[in-house]
Amino acid sequence: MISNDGKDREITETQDTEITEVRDTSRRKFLSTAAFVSLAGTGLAMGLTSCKKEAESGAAVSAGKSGEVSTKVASAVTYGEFEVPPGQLDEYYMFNSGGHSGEARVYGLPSGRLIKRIPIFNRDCESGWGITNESRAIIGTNPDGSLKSTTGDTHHVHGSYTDGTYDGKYLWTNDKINSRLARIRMDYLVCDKITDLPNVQGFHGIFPDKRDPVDPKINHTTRIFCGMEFHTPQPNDGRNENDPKKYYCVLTCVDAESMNVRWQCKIDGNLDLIATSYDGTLVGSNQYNTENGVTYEQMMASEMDACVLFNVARIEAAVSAGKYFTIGESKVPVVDGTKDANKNPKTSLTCYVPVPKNPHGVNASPDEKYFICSGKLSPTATVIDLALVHKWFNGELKGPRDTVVAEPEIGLGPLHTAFDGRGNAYTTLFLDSQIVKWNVDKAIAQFKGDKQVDPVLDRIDVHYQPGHGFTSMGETKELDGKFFISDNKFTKDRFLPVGPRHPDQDQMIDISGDKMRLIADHSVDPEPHDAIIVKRDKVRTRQVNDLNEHPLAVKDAKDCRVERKGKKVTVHLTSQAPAFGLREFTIKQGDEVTVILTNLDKVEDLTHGFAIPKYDINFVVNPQQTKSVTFKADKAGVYWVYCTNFCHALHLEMRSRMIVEKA
Ligand code: CUK
Ligand code: CUA
Ligand code: CA
Repeated sequence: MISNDGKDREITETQDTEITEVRDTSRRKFLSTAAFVSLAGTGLAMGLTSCKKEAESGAAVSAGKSGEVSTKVASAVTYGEFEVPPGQLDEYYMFNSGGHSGEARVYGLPSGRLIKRIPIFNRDCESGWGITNESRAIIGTNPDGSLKSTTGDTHHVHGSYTDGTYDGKYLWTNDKINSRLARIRMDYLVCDKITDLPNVQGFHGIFPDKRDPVDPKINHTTRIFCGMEFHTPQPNDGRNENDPKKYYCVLTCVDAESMNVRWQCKIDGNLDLIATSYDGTLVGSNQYNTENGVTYEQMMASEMDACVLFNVARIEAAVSAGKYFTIGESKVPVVDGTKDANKNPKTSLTCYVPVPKNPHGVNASPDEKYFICSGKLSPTATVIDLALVHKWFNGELKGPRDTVVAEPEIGLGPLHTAFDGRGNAYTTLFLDSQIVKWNVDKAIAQFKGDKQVDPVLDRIDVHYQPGHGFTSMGETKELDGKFFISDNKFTKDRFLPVGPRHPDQDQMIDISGDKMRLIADHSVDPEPHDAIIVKRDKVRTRQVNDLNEHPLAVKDAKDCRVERKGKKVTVHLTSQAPAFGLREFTIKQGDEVTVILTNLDKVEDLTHGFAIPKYDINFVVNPQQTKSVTFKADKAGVYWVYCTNFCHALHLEMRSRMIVEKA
């Protein structure tokens, strides 16, 4: 199964008529609705049949024979060379989205070790995210004090750029469920801001710009672009549910520092994934629903959809000139990027490049020249030349399709493309369960008419059904072409069985040589979608908090006290192993109590916890950190506040007695 010569697959294919049919080249052109639905099925079946085949031939993938698997892997790829021995550190960070867990995650690579979870849109009882006042202010609360939401769906994590590479300042991720953009500050690797996107449903793709398109002196990220996948009536307030003309999507631009929404751009069709050019001038998004369909059959009706390109400088000029409208109660300026309003390329805000049926994924090549848009329902990837896009915007081309310089056939279900910096692209093939390596220049030569050249250089099986694929430093000018990670949607038999809910997988591939080599299976919690692989020296975290960053910090154990103003009570508290600054405190039933807790320990990693039984309160404070929590003391009695985080030989004794006097 790990061989990359395609032999296993050939055998499998001839044993399964359905799959043979799928592989028939005559069917690899374009897929109809019916073909896609059945293909999705056989795609899964392909994974299963190839496993069965392996098991029968004694290569052993099922539980109980894992020893044989590792033997095979070891002999084939010398697995050990990528191991990180005890005491040594990984070479890369991998910042992963967490899908419908609503969080983000940090892994070390090549080890695949999970080293941190970053709660964002979820409530997390380990850290107290969603419980402390500080985190609740970031998530947002309703007038009644309840959290605005406790669910999210993060798909994409991207970092801030300076000079075309990561600067280690911020990460951003999307919430597809509730249309929110979150920022993570990288010094502490915690979420520090969340912005609601108005007029948006199905907030999917994000990408930061890599420099300013207007001011050439600004060489770092200033904007985040956000794609809207689901079109809705605008405004979406109970009007016009059945008027298709009132349904549309907008691209949203958010300011990287203030996190305020700068502007939106109304478009035809929908948006999905987002790519930005290295010079900051262009934003691209694949559009699979140019039909404005409301059922999947309707969304698959046209043979061609589009990749829409936005001229950022022109949009900003239109906003500055006041050429915008607003939607409903939102005050965000919206410019019109529809085809009807942009008939003259020389003034157009948008360029709709036709690409085959229902594309998925758009990625910027590191040579700064191309956007590559994957076919999904077409076995092709479309290479769009950004210099030609600018020519189109200058009125120098006949039509937007003239910006396409290659469209190689690469395999079934292409979704996302990554790069190695040596002119090669690596595209995930969802239906084929493969990664295909192809050469961009060769694809361009083939497109120009050179029939001899085959752009496809290599294929490797992954297990199974890959979504995103990405390479080490792959979305920067500093990409090193070492590792490719395939984020696989199905794992079936690859891990010990744990019941019906399976883990997902980040499967690691060595791409440094001519042939791809599968080097590790890393299980991941559902659902990873996408990640970036960042060289470790780009990330400079602070390992202890700054005592002064919280205005309410209790800076000395002697300052611990209970303050009362009517029914409002504030408990000023410190923690220092192995004791809280107050061994007991008394409040009255009915009080509104705020506990402000500062951890006075200065030693790295000396975190304390704070939990109150029956009051549903639990959070941690890191060294020199302050957090607060507010609750109603509605239950009289004695409650042992205790430290939840093992901190000292007397950790179990680290308690404070909260006495709630009966009203
Ligand atoms: S999407 Cu998940 S595989 Cu949300 Cu980036 Cu393509
Ligand atoms: Cu403090 Cu355990
Ligand atoms: Ca479509």
